[in-house]
Amino acid sequence: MGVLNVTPDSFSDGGRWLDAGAAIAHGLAMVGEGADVVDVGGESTRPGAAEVPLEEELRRVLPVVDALAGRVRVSIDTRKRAVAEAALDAGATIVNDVSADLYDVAAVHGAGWVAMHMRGTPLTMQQEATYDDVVSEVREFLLHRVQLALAAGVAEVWIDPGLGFAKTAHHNLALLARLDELVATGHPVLIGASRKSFIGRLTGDAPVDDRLAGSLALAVWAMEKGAAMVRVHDVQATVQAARLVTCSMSDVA
Ligand code: HH2
Repeated sequence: MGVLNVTPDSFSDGGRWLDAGAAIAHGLAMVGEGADVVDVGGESTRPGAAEVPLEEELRRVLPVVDALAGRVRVSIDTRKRAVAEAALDAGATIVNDVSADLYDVAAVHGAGWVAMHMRGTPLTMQQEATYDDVVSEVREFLLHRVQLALAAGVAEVWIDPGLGFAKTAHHNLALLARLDELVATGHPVLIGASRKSFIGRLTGDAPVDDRLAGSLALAVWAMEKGAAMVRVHDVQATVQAARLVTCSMSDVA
């Protein structure tokens, strides 16, 4: 899953794809690099980010979703029901739902749905990063949301622990170390670690543009542990890493 943030302020690619033409070109480039899904977002969810007005979010994402939908599977990364609905009408087929609350929209549209774990809002979430056992609590939360989604008729569901969303670096590492407990639920797992700040924290404060190696290491780790999809900014490098993780001797015979 390639990340396409049509925002001025996303933590890693903010401002780069704000123009619809540039965003569409970047989306197509990621398709050329091997992305199976392009995840279009019009609102940053980095810690401390404020909410974007509905009209502005729609203005950012709809032309991009519309242009990419015939070329690749598009997911819409939003917390807003109206944005999810409009994007599905424009051709998106997955709701990437950081609120884990929009499963009924996915059900009505026959779309896939990503349930991501978060607490509070991006503005407040880091104050809510306290858990007795982060892995069990995230797992229980996601299983409950998936139950609701399946009962509502959603046919395609992913679960995502939401690295960095109301999580400290310790919580992120625990979730990655015990990823098999999420995989064991039997629901496909999506992991978004790409370029996140905990990679910087663990590598001597590497700046956001200098976290590719750490991002690849975590993508490989997640794939090895059984993640079904990884959400990444650097598609070409990740696809190359994924090929090496998944290839067998017969591929070189
Ligand atoms: N992370 C971000 C946004 N959406 N969706 C899922 N399912 N999983 C994630 O880990 C995830 C996500 C944050 O990253 P990014 O989109 O690069 O930044 P920003 O929120 O600043 O736009």
